Amino acid sequence: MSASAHKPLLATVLGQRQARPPIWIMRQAGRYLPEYRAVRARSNGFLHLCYTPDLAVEVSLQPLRRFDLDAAILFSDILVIPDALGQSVRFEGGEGPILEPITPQTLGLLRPERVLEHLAPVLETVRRLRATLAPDKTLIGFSGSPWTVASYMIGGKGSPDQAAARLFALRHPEAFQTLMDMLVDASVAYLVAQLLAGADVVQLFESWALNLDEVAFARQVIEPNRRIVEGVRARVPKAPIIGFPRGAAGNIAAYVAATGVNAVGLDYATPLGFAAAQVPLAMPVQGNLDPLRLVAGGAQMEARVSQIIAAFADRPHIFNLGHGIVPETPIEHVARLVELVKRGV
Ligand code: 1CP
Repeated sequence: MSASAHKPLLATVLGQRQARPPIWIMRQAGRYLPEYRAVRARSNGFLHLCYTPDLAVEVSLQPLRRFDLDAAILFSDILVIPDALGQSVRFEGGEGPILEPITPQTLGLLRPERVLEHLAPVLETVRRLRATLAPDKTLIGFSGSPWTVASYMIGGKGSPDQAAARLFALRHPEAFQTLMDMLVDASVAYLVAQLLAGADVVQLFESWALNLDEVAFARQVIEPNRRIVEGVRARVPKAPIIGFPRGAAGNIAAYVAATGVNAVGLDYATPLGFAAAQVPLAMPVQGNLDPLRLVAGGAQMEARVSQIIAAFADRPHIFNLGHGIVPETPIEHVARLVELVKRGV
């Protein structure tokens, strides 16, 4: 971590409200950019892109060349962990990921001891980004949270309700716990390595925190995220961590109270007043424009941006979308959004 220059986004994660909210955009390096699609077309598959530092650095920096964003996020994916564990993970042209589903019988074939060695190229990308980025830009590293990663490992692909993984947790509680423990340990090691390689902040993507009852939420979301925060801070004291429990809804207060994250990402379905009431005033929030408002653009987007900024005017706030940017987003709309937030409308 470099403490030398003022980084407005890092300062906000650490609890210092800025005169206007800093901004980054979830999935900001990706398919809505023609220059990303060009690099992707030249690469030998998506994972090859993630594991080739020259290319991964290039696509991490592409959005900052176009827009005055306050952070770069490491270009990688949450599914590099299952790949590093030795599970078969494939990304096929424009489709979501396909994994060979884990069963209680195949769990023992995973190889946690090889994770960091396998991910060495990603850590090299972090080092190169650190050396290249302007001093006022925050470098964000990340990992998927265990439940979200487990839901892909068990289901074999993205799923609207994670039924396969929820059933696995209920039918095979011991195997499930073994998998979660493995993912907690791998995530701690990977995030510590990213921080030591130069990431200023790390984000835990819990993209599938929805569809869980409160008992499952406590076991599958809160407890593993809490253990990751604790494990990372045992090695990197005060490591700045953003948690993004997408779909946490009524569980958000318990999540922020128990996990120890510095800042919480809000999905776009979270009402602004509810978030303001549930999240302690000193805690930074991140979010939460609906990505489709950015696709449509115009007056509706501008009005909502103003509402979001006004709702969090009394606390540290990082502007972001409430989930990842989608490929059909017009680039001019992104430019307009960044300009509006920079003006602090
Ligand atoms: O062929 C391609 O170019 C693949 C498209 C793509 C990209 C650009 C994938 C496949 N992953 C990524 C990059 C990525 N993924 C980043 C890079 C940095 C950035 O943000 O700019 C990050 C942070 C992720 C994180 C990620 N991957 C999440 C969590 C965030 C979220 O959106 O919820 C998830 C769920 C994934 C899995 C994944 N990887 C790729 C896709 C299309 C998906 C989603 C699959 C699904 O629908 O379930």
